Order: sequence, then C-alpha cells, then structure tokens
Amino acid sequence: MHVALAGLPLSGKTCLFTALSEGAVDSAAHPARADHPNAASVAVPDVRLDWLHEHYQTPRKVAVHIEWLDLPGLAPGRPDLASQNTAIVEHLRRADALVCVLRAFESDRVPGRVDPQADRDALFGEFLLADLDVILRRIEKVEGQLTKPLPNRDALQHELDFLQRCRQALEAEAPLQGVPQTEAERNILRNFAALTLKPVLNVLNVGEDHADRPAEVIGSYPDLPRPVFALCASLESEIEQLAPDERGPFLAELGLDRFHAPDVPAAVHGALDRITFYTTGDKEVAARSLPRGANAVEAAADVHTDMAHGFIRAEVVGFDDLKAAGDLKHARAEGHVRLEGRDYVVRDGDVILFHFSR
Ligand SMILES: Nc1nc2c(ncn2[C@@H]2O[C@H](COP(=O)(O)OP(=O)(O)OP(=O)(O)O)[C@@H](O)[C@H]2O)c(=O)[nH]1
Ligand SMILES: [Mg+2]
Repeated sequence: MHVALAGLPLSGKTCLFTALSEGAVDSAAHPARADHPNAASVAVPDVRLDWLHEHYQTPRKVAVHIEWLDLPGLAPGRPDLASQNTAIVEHLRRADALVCVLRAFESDRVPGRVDPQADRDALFGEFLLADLDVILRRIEKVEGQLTKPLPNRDALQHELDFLQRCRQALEAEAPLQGVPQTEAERNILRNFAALTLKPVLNVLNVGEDHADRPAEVIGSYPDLPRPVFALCASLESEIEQLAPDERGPFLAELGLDRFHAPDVPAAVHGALDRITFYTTGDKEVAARSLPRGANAVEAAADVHTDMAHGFIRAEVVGFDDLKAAGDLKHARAEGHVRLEGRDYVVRDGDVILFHFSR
C-alpha cells in the first residue's frame, strides 16, 4: 500500500513522516523534493499478529506494510511553483490513499493563522483542479476523435457524456467520488488516478499544549471530513531519537499516556476500507490486507496464485475465538473452526488455513 502525505507547506508532514517511519530517512540531510520524495516502508503495528507469532513460534513474522511518501507542500495560488505542484500531484496520483496533514499548532516559524478547515479546503481545491485538468484534457481529445468517422462512436459519445458529468461535479467543487458511475465508467476514471476518488485520512497536527487531548481537538472541527486523526507530530517525531527505555519517562514528563503515531497506519487501513486476515504455517505467520467484501478465493490469491487456482476450501477461525480457546485444537473442539467455500466473505481478524490442490 502506498500512502502519500499531502499538505500545505510547513503543516508538519516531515515530522509525521519521521514519527511513522521511526527516522528511517534522515530528512534533515535529505529533505523531500518533488522530483525526489522520501519513502519508507513500515510494518503496520498489529497486536493480533504479535500474539499469533508468540503462539506459533515461527521463524518469520510477516506484517502488512505501508510505503509512506513524504513530499514538499502543495502551494495553492503560486504560479511560480506550478511545475513543483504538478510534480507533487503526479506523486499523489500514484498513491492508494492520502494522509492530509493539517496544521492546528501555533508557531512563530510558520506564517499565517491556524485554520485547519481553511487549509483543508485549499488543499482539496488543488485536488479538484488537478482532476479537472485531466478530465478537460480527455474531453478535448474525445471531442476531437468524435469529429472523425470512427467505428466506436457510441462508446466515445458515452464516455464524453460521463466526462461532462464529472466536469460539472468538479466545477461545483464536488469530488468525483460522489458522481454516480457504472463499473465501465469507474474504469475510465481509474486511468486518470483521480485524487478526489482516493481515500483520505485528515490528520490534525496539534500543538504540544493539546497533545494530551486529541479527541477534544477533533471535536472542535465538526465540519472537517471524517475520518480525522489528531496528534502532535513534532513530539511524536522526537521519540525516535530516544532509546526505548527513555520513551516511557518522556511520555510521563509530557503528561501523555501514550503516543498516537502508531495508530495512524490502522486508521489509514480503515479509511481504505480494507480488513486484515491472517495465515499461519511452519515457517511464518502473516498478516494480510484485503479490500472489505473480498471472498475466500481472493484471499487465497493474495497468498499465492496457486492457492486460488486449486482452491478447495478454507478453514476459518476468528482471531478472538482462537485466542479465547488458547489454541487451534481447543478452538476446533469448541466448534469455532468453520469450513468455508469460495464465496465466503472474509472478515477482519479471520485466521485462515487454505486447502488447495496443486
Ligand atoms: N509546535 C509545533 N511545531 C511543529 C509541529 N509539527 C511541526 N512543527 C514545526 O513546523 C515546522 C515545519 O514542520 P515540517 O514537519 O518540516 O513541515 P512540512 O509540512 O514537512 O514542511 P514542508 O515540507 O516544508 O512543506 C518545523 O519547524 C516543525 O518543528 C507541532 O506539532 N507543533
Ligand atoms: Mg517536509
């Protein structure tokens, strides 16, 4: 999963990136550039996977990973930075989801007043413009093609009608997500990698004085599109410079019960509407990410294409049932292990053993 950090300049993207990647990149020495963003692949913290690994004692533990991308800030209304903005947008297009970092902290070093709602609107305005740009270019192209006697005129005319509806939505400042679309139309949009179709997690970057009250800060911005997360990115990034045994006292000193950055990956995963299932074997236990609603064969394909091709059935136990029973033998004896077929819709937390023919 590729997740890009988007935001206005100086909103705290790099601090958040540092906290999420535990300092994997020296951003001070190598600041993120539009032509060279900073990337870090980070395991999603997962207590269920930790338990399974502890229980099965396999040599390997395979977590779901997120590839985080740190970019410079988008600067709306800056024609002098147009080429940089375009390059940033191209990176955002390639991401599966966007984390929009919104400044909610006071600082002398950052110009302008604190207004995360206005910043979000400015950022979203850039997304709308970027999508409008690709839609208009495509409209022009299709209109040009329709002047010629082509065999696929009906399909082109259909596409043009759909593109005009998209244009109207964007001009009315509505995301493409809200435009009713058939599967074929969805595929047209997929080619554009539209920004206003992407799942977004808004992150309020709060000041040190509010670090212990994220829920309160979120509550004071009721109009900010959900899901919304809040944390103090600068504090959270400082932890990676501390030895593990210094972290507890650092938190206590700040009056915090815990850090919040480790919860961001799960929040992004939720915004993507994905679930996690688990597989266990002799060599490894693995957490795997699937779109919600995917069936058992699709889950098998995520492990190995052979498993999907030769799929016979899936033996499934919910993580909570497995943990409560203590082990698979007891879970089976208590009737928690089910045999499911190809069409079974995988649930979050399922531990699955696939039976397949080779
Ligand atoms: N007080 C406070 N300052 C912060 C916080 N997060 C970031 N800052 C400060 O804001 C400035 C910008 O932080 P960065 O993380 O570099 O912001 P950025 O979004 O990566 O900036 P660009 O990449 O230049 O767009 C730095 O001086 C940070 O120390 C915060 O939560 N509280
Ligand atoms: Mg930065």
